[in-house]
Amino acid sequence: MYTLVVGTKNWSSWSLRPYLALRHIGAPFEEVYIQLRRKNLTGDEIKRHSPAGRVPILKINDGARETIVWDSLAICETLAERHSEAKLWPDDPLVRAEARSYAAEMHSGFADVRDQLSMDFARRVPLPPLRDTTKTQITRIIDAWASALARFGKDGGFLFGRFSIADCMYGPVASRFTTYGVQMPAPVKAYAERMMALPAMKDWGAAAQKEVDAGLA
Ligand SMILES: N[C@@H](CCC(=O)N[C@@H](CS)C(=O)NCC(=O)O)C(=O)O
Repeated sequence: MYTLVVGTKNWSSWSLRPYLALRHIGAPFEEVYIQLRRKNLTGDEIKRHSPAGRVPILKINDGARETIVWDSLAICETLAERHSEAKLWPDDPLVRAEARSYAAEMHSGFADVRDQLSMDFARRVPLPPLRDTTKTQITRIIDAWASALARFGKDGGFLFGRFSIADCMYGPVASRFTTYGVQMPAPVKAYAERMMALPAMKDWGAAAQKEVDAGLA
């Protein structure tokens, strides 16, 4: 029923988000892999799946028709709606509202973190000299994680206790902070380590390592 179109795993932070959601749900899915950063070739290949020309893309085939969903947050929302039993959002409406804000803040923000700490999942590299805006954004992420973990984390260890879309959205940031050795207070570091230890993150990392070994990333 599901096909997830993803980009190079070492780099594609956006692709990792719905991958984490799908793995959490446990629904079977096929993967279509597109090598990124090949000038026009990449764009043309993605456009064969979606006119928006960006990965990730989720294809839903119910036998009668195929629907495509593009954009990582739209895919996560669609999966949450179709698999309510997986509880990808918190039950409490006000906690859910806050979790949505976390997801949306990540989706629409932190451009300097994305730029200076680009995802390089399989590598460990020194932190580059950071712009002030990047430092401010890193502090904001750490403070936001600390705040959610302090209030909800005891009920499951994730931002809102149980694993949620907020964690899917920040999974790539856990990878970035690990790659660049960003300093974090103990509870936040423990959260990043918990995220990196998820079987889905480990599988993604193993695939990213293969890309690096093959000279593809
Ligand atoms: N807002 C989109 C952004 C997706 C995005 O920018 N994806 C990048 C790869 S991580 C892409 O498809 N780039 C196309 C290219 O490299 O040609 C989402 O959340 O899915």
